[in-house]
Amino acid sequence: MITLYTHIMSPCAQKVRIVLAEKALSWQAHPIDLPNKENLQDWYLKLNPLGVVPTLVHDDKAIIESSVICEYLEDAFPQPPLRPQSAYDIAQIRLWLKHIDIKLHPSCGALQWPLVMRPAMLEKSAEEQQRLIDQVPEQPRRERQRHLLQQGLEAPDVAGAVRLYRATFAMMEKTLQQQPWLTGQEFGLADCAMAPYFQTVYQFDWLDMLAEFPAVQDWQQRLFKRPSYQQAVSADFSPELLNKLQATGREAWPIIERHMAS
Ligand SMILES: N[C@@H](CCC(=O)N[C@@H](CS)C(=O)NCC(=O)O)C(=O)O
Repeated sequence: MITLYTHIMSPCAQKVRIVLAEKALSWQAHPIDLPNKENLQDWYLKLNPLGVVPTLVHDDKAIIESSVICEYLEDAFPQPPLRPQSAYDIAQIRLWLKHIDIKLHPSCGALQWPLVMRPAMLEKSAEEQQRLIDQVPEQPRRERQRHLLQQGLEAPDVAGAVRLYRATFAMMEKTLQQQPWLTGQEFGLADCAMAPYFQTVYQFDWLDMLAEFPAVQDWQQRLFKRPSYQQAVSADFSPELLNKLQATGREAWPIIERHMAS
């Protein structure tokens, strides 16, 4: 009944997988080969015209956009609830989702793309690289990928992304000094949506970025112990994959640290 078009390292797909796990729903995974741009093939663009994962298909209907998918799952499968009742609290969740969609997610792309997607792109001919990037439907994403392909971690997008991550940690710290989860006493949709951006930091062994944010560190440790997180995210990272990513991340850390100071 539920199929998720996904990629193990996609934060947007990870957040949906956490919601599916919190609600103990059964679903089928259809992995999409992002490094080889399967997401731009015609059959996939028919499901998701933006050419991105995730796409959820439920009862033969496709739903796109990860935050929309998470709220759809909450509406279609309300138990256990991940959204509080009061209009004010729901507005707080939506503010976090908006921040994540508009600001944090593109920043995560700027950090992850040069280390994960760029190596596969560099193996292709210059013409093929150009052709694939020209095909990316959304203009800001297309231009970002172009810079990241050319300049890797030295692209200005990366310094901006590091600043945005730190600004997000500061916002979270203020909130989490007052309450255990982002929108109150209970784990909710905002926590599900934020969680994958901490997998990115962890998988590259960059948790030192959290040094000045004790309440955020505590949130991250409680989050990583949740069965939903372990099932939806951690389980996809074999010790071999994690070692490889952490080695790549450690090699990149001096550049990230320099961007943190800039
Ligand atoms: N706004 C979209 C963003 C989805 C997105 O950026 N997906 C990435 C992986 S996390 C992707 O499919 N990238 C493929 C590409 O850029 O070629 C959502 O929330 O679902």
